Amino acid sequence: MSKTVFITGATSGIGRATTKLLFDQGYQIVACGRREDRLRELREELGERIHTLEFDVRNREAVIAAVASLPAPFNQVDVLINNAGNAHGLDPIQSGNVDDWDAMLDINVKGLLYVTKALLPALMKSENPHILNIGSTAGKEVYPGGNVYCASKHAVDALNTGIRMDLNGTGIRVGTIHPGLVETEFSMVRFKGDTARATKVYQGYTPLTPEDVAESVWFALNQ
Ligand code: NDP
Ligand code: 8X3
Repeated sequence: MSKTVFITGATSGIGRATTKLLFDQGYQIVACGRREDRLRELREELGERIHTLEFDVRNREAVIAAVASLPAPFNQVDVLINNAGNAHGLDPIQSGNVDDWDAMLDINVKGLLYVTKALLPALMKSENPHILNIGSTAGKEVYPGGNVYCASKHAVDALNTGIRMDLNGTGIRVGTIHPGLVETEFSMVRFKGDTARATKVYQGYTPLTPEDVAESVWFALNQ
């Protein structure tokens, strides 16, 4: 039987590219996100080996209910990819928007915790379980205006280490990919749909592609 991967943030960017690559490699996929139209597109494109779940990772009850709703064989999850996340704003702390801070900490940090906790019982039953977190170079460094986003990604890095220590001996492998700049919908979300500002982020750079990160995920899963 093929392995099942549960991936958050599958409706866009790194998550969508990873979903497609792992599907092509034979995995069964549980693809998650809030945008049902994007999830439907994935179902139509990929077919029977995919199951989709629409929920907001900030909503603890919704996370638990979504995981509990999984039908066999999708409920036997072998790989969890904690990818859902975004930056909201790039303001210095003195003019920062508190709603943006809440969004980044609730999604990038608490959402990762909720999803991980909900899936641990299934992962414990897997023969070759793996948790892979999508961190960032922003979880290793800090840049002007990056304050809370960078703090959230530093938290992902710390949680990765802590979770790995705690699960040592259970057989669950735990790791993080820390990408640099990747051209996705990330900057459109960060700048709240300001296309000119979002496009400018990638000028003068050759950013990574979502497919580059998907390849790194594939590499990590196979070590
Ligand atoms: P995108 O904006 O393209 O994708 C973000 C994904 O996260 C979407 O699928 C979105 O789905 C999902 N998501 C966001 N908020 C929620 C929520 N509240 N509940 C459920 N799902 C949510 O960005 P990327 O692909 O670039 O980002 C993916 C990950 O990669 C993030 O963790 C980001 O921090 C990290 N990263 C990105 C880099 C970059 O330069 N782009 C570099 C390093 C790391 P939906 O809106 O449908 O809910
Ligand atoms: C996303 C990369 O540099 O925009 O984590 O923070 S960056």
